[in-house]
Amino acid sequence: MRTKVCIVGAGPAGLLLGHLLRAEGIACVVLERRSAEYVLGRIRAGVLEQTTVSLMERLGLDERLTAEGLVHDGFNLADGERLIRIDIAGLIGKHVVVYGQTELTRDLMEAREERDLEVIYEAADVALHDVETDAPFVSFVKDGVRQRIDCRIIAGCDGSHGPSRQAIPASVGTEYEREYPFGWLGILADVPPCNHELIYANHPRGFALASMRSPTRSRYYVDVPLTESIGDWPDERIWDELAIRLGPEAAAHIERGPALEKSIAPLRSYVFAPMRYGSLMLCGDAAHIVPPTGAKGLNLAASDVLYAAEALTAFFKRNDGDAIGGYSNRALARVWKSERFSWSLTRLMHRFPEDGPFERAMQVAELDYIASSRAAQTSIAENYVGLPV
Ligand code: FAS
Ligand code: PHB
Repeated sequence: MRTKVCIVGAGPAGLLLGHLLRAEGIACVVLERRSAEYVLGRIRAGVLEQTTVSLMERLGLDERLTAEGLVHDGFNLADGERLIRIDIAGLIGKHVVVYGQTELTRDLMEAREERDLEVIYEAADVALHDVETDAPFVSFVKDGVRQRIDCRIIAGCDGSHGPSRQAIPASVGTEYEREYPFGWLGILADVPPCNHELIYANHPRGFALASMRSPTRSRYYVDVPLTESIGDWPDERIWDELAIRLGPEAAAHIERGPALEKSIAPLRSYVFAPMRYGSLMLCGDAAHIVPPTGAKGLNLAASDVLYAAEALTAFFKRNDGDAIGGYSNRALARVWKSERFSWSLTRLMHRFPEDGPFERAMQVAELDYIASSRAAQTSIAENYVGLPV
């Protein structure tokens, strides 16, 4: 098999890139290790920046997103009794859209045939070869038969544990990493949200987030020590902890129900540079990870893909290789600013086991400043909706 771009991974990054390339008439094939059902079963992000929404609009795949996405003009930071509303619309005239990553992935998946986007699911043993040359190829096993795709460019969209980043020699790459001493336990339930906007809470017992997927489906999180497992957390214990950490006002509106899904995700800040090596370009979690506090993970994948699609279109349609050469620096410039915001909001809203009275005093002082400063709130709003691409 031969194509122009072989995309490894059919998560949001891989599918968005595949659709953007097909829209430009650029041949590509997407290889996915898992089944389509498995990919859709992963519950992840919930907040879309305008950049991500605009990509779906540009592809003409925003019908459900427009109909079902919830436009949010603000969100809240809770610290004990205090609730600080970040009035995104009032401060900067923008908003975010609450629409689950699962639904966005479903929209991209369901459009693949009509858009002539070939996605090979359950492709096993995917391996990248000769990425340092102009004639790389990808091998994989499908239905027990080893196959090969020759291509000009490989787009590594295979998340944080895929093979693409590993194909870049350690001598070439630099890793930047910060691990956090807790994970987020998430619960999804068909109950109405306790509040019409998101609430991020910093409580003496720990962090909590009240989010949602629709007016009848809620998504909540509490941070838990990494020593805990989901078996330690029956539903009722999660609901009890949320009621305590979100505070009495929100707790009075929490409706409980059986978990449709619950899981613990470790928190990490991670960047791999460069995001391009030879004929291999990395997009999304394959190159970087952010703690979900800033709702940036999925949205960074989208901006990487926007840059990658622009570079590949210039290369294949105008024989201009400069954009591919500049891809890594362009993508990393936005990645680092999102990494900073996600790390900063994680520091502000979580209790770290190693923190003492001084660190807590710094959190209180920063929240006092945010509560009293339009400039501070504007800065948070700008970062939360996503900095310019
Ligand atoms: P993805 O990981 O989504 O997709 C990579 C794809 O590559 C997967 O389908 C995988 O099966 C495939 N793949 C891997 N290895 C392969 C191989 N060898 N061969 C072929 N295919 C292979 N972000 C938020 O903004 N908010 C959140 O609340 C949030 N929660 C998260 C919870 C968890 C448990 C995780 C892991 C991430 C979470 N994220 C969250 C971040 C998440 O949304 C990512 O940023 C987003 O999925 C990035 O998309 P991709 O880069 O496409 O990577
Ligand atoms: C979610 O709804 O899953 C969500 C929302 C905002 C975040 C993280 C997760 O910052």
